[in-house]
Amino acid sequence: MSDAEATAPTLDEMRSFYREMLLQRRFEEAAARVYTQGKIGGFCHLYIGQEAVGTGAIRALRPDDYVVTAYRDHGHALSKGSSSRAVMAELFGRSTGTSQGLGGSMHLFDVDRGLLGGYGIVGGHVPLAAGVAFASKYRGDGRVTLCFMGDGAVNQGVFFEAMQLASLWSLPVVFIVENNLYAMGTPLSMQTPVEDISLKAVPFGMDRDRFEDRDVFEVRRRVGRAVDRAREEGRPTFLEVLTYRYRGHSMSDPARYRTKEEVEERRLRDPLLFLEQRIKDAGAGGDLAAIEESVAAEVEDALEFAENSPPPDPEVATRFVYA
Ligand SMILES: Cc1ncc(C[n+]2csc(CCOP(=O)(O)OP(=O)(O)O)c2C)c(N)n1
Ligand SMILES: [Mg+2]
Repeated sequence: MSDAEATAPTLDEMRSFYREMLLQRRFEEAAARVYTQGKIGGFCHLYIGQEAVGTGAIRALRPDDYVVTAYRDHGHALSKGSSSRAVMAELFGRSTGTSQGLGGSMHLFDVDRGLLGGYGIVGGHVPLAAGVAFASKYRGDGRVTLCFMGDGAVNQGVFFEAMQLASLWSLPVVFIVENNLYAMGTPLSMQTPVEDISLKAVPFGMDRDRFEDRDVFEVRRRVGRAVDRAREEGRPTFLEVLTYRYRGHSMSDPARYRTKEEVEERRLRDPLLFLEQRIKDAGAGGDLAAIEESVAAEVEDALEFAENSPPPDPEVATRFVYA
């Protein structure tokens, strides 16, 4: 796709991207609601506010490309094509979930759609993504791996090792940091002395880019360049996307480390509202209610499906344990 096509979306694309982002938002609002009712157990990290990053980035991929991500993974799975039923069922720990109910919120996994996890160890999945890209290069399958991580992950040792090998071996991988300014309650300024995270690509001789998530089509365009570079030239790229999460780190975090004003100010710059306005400006504001309705029905259906699904058979509990 040319740069121009990527930046000038058709009305159909605007509606489709909007629906995808809205689905992620409403899906997680529902998940948060039922979490407080005790229907979802374990950790649950919401992506609310960051939807334009995953949506724009994954839309720059081919369907057979790979995504590897961390624990804030619900939106990535939905964008990669996992059904809202299977993702919700996984959150509920049911056998119909993406990981047969054995993984939960942090471990969504959908091989058929190229989603290779969902990982809970900060930075731990970055070398896994390099490994997946190595496999693609070795097999010559022409696939690109997109690896999402948080701003906290770039301070882990394994991150640097993975960057080094990806560059040295010219792996078809795109590393994408979703810089939401906090790692749990630790602000960026207390994590790293250099505010521009994309500079971490420089010592590895890796291409880099840095931009905001406000326009989901701009995200697609900039990630698209990196994906093309990976596929056509076998060169990795390191991307930093500036974003924000409106909710706490996880469901158990009241987020007292930042002010209400800060969050309110960021909400005014919500990429979802930005796209909504763009659709209105294009004269299609009348379509928004129908999209909202169809998303609400899909989320309701996912909840019902999850609630009515059986838990995993106790016999499978040890099936994927090596020792
Ligand atoms: C190796 C390791 N250390 C600590 C933790 C605990 N922990 C979980 S999430 C997190 C913060 C990570 O923040 P960031 O990478 O910015 O991602 P975000 O939550 O903002 O998406 C920490 C420290 C962990 N899971 N793994
Ligand atoms: Mg963060």
